[in-house]
Amino acid sequence: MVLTAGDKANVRTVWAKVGGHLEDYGSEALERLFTVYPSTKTYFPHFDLHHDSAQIRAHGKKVLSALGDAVNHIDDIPGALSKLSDLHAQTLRVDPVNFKLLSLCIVVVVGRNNPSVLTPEVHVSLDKFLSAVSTALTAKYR
Ligand code: HNI
Repeated sequence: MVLTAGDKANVRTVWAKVGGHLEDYGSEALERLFTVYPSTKTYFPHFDLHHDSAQIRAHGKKVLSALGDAVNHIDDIPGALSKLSDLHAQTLRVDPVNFKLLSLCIVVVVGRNNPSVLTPEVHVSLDKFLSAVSTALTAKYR
């Protein structure tokens, strides 16, 4: 997945809108994930999954903060996410299909909250970025 210079610029534009809402957007994405794709809840048996739970809010913030790290190191996403890659592959063992599902929810949340930002061109770039992140986080499975 090659991100062009245009893709990188688009992702930075998106992130300028997301950076101030990490907890809100992250928890909304997780709530959508658990509601729309309930099998994803099996990875969080230890979480309170009710609406607006403190655990979902805290976790949503962590996930989007990690995405922010990837934006800040967009030329070396695998390097930026190396520790998280170990965690997801070796400890959490999250099936890779779930990364696609979370990515879809993140796109929805970004677009719902910033309708004018998510032009089709920016949507493509955000999708490519999230694919690159997902690839980095699942690379160590094999
Ligand atoms: Ni993920 C923990 C980032 C996808 C299940 N995950 C984390 C942490 C970060 C993170 C950050 C906290 C690490 C720490 O505490 O050191 N996860 C990300 C990112 C993505 C992602 C950036 C993709 C965009 N994780 C997923 C997916 C699932 C998932 C798709 C499963 C459906 N993650 C987990 C679980 C934990 C976790 C489970 C441990 C949670 C806890 O606190 O016990």
